[in-house]
Amino acid sequence: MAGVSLSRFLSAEQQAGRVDAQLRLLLESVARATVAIGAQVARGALAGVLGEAGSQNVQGEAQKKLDVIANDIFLQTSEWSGAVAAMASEEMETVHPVASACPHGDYLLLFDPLDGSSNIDVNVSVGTIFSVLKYAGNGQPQEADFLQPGRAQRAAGYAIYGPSTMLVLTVGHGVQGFTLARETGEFVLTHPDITVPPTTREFAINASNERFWEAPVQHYVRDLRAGKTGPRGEDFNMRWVASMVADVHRILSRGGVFLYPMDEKCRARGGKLRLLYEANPMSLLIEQAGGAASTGREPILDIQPQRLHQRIPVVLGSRDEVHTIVRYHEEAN
Ligand code: P6P
Repeated sequence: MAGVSLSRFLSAEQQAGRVDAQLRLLLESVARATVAIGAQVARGALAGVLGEAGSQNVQGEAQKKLDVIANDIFLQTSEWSGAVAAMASEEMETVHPVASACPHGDYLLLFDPLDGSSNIDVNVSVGTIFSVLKYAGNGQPQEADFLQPGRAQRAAGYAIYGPSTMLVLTVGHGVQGFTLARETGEFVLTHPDITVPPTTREFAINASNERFWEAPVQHYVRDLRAGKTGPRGEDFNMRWVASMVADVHRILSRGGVFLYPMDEKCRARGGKLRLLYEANPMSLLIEQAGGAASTGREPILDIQPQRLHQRIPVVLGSRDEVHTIVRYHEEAN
């Protein structure tokens, strides 16, 4: 199937009964939104859209102009897809029902329209993360309709705006990677059936937080840093882009483990990363690629969300390494 367009891939998935017509429409509209967002990101300073928007999001974080632009692009593109009943975003405090003038569909779309936006002004790769849930209710979706465990996701994925723009997605049958052919605006299947190597010698964590981590994570990272002469008997490499999309894409591409663990700075908020539109979609991708995703104590995809913008500790990537980290937590107990 390598070399086929996203449209043809989704048509084949529909013929195989793995997506229905509405989900196909929705994923096509998400792809169009990422092309438009990527075009804005690629223009950088020339678009006059770098820097702060002068507003704060629901997280209390200063919004970048591109955060707001990307959010609007997602809303406008997906609202008319005919597949969506409501949307939720890192940039919006409450659920966004599809306008009455728009055709309503059976799905709920959640997204972080521009993840890693603090990297925008220094020209480092950023991305868009999305998650799709089924809406089983009638009438206007409420926040409670979005509070589904990650395992219930019907589709999930991300776009990464790097040297090339890629769309990586799953509809529950493996992980497929598409590269944007800028000359045609089409996404082309370049990385079919992505799998994460089960073992790794590379970890990603913001090491400046070490003194705030819980003991099992301090112990785990200390052992990695001890290298060949330490308990692991191997040397490890560290990477930290500070764009989850970029770090996860590297892990899907060559293996590794990503940690944004609980720390004393973010404990009161439940963690750093958001469950519904960061941890859950990335965890589904990683599991579908043969990896594992945990809070350090339980699988992320099994968690019953309590709030729309709930945060959570995240450990995901190469299966054996994630299991090792879980063991450090179990032994600490
Ligand atoms: P820190 C970006 O703001 C983000 O939400 C993730 O994309 C990224 O992994 C993390 O935060 C970076 O956090 O504390 O290293 O800036």
